Amino acid sequence: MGGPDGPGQWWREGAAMAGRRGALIVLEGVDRAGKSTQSRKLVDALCAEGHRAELLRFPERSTEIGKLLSSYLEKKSEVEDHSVHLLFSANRWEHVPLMKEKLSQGITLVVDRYAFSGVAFTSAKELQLAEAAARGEFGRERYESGPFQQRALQRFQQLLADPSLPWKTVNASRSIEDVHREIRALSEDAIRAAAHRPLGQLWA
Ligand code: NYM
Ligand code: MG
Repeated sequence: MGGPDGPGQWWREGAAMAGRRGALIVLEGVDRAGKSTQSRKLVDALCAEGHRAELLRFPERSTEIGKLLSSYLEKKSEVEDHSVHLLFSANRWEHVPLMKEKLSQGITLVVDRYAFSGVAFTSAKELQLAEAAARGEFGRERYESGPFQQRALQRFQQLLADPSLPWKTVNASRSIEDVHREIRALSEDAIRAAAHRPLGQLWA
């Protein structure tokens, strides 16, 4: 999980107007770690406690860019590697105005994948050419093979090793309820910490 902690300028104005802003809570990890389940449960729990919280996910497949990504992931189209990386990025940027607006209104956003997935999955891909293992995974989405997920996990671990980043690691190989309890406690801390801090940048 992470939050916009940096000293950047671009989300500051709205926060000053609304006073108490929402937190940006991002769940990152490999496919099938349980992020979507946990994101939904977290939003439900936060709303039940009286927080204003909403769920977002990336890729957000409903936009024009999102449809291109969905078709690519479902192996219905081919997109050059650099281009598809930029499409994933564009898909996040096209939501930034809405996200800034909601955060500055005091709404906490729980986000199922964000920019770290962009880094981890693209950089895992650079190592992929040596292996043709994905063939056995026909019918599943692109990237959803064991070896590819291993490389993505390695990339996430390398990114998390940077102590200046506000991520918390959650062991996802426990029961849904145990994982939920931990994520919920971490999120409550994050919401408290974010409330009076100006909006910064996720990644300077
Ligand atoms: N993915 C996701 C990327 O490759 N780059 C990105 O920037 C993002 C946000 O999309 N295997 C990959 C990781 C997933 C795939 O995501 C679909 P999901 O959460 O399964 O819909
Ligand atoms: Mg998936």
